[in-house]
Amino acid sequence: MSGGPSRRVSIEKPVMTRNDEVAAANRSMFLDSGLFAINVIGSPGAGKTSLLEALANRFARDLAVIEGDVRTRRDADRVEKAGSPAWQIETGGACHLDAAMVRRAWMDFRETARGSRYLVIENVGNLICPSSYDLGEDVKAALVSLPEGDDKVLKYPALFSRIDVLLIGKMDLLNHLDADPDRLESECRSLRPGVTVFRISSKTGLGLPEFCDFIIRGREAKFRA
Ligand SMILES: Nc1nc2c(ncn2[C@@H]2O[C@H](COP(=O)(O)OP(=O)(O)OP(=O)(O)O)[C@@H](O)[C@H]2O)c(=O)[nH]1
Ligand SMILES: [Mg+2]
Repeated sequence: MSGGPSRRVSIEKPVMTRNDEVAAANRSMFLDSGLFAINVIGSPGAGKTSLLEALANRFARDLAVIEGDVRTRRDADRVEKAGSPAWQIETGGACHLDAAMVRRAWMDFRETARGSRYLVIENVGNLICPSSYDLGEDVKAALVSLPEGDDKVLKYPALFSRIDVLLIGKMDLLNHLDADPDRLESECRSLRPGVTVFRISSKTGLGLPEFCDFIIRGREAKFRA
């Protein structure tokens, strides 16, 4: 141990600058591949993979999915079983995906996913770390489900102030809980006035046609000449 003077070195900015550069490269790669990309962020168990299974039922091979988890390829297996090609990233411990992980995954996956029009990336389950990493997506979406409680938006402002879409999930449980979806929506609008909100249930299908239309229209707008 040296007894000399110490100096605090900030590495956060260079790391983020590097991530932003790779994210920009991903964005042009997705553009060249004809993909409309969505990054889905939510707590463990919020219902992200269940939503992707529903999207896989609807879009089949038009949809490609990249799954992010610390371990196992359980979620990729579920999505494949539901009808869409899926690629699993196992982070081995990291609590978020970064742009380089997604880039490497797409390089390996793109042949299998050839012809897909939509790419959905399920981020590692939590509301903190994934919020600051741009992956090159067109849409950043947060899924918060009613059983988590209706107070989460203002507790995790870094995420909810950056999203384009708020998905309020497990709406089928509304009558069994005291969570208020209006509170989630209004608190999110206070941080992010232009946010698009969908109230969904992957069990009953509530709100899923509307969310699918949003995805289809988003891609049309992106590739309109
Ligand atoms: N009632 C109800 N349960 C749901 C709904 N969506 C998901 N679930 C249940 O919630 C649990 C977690 O769902 P997942 O889709 O695995 O959640 P996840 O967000 O992908 O979880 P991680 O990948 O582990 O972060 C499962 O038991 C699902 O059946 C829904 O709309 N309504
Ligand atoms: Mg999942």
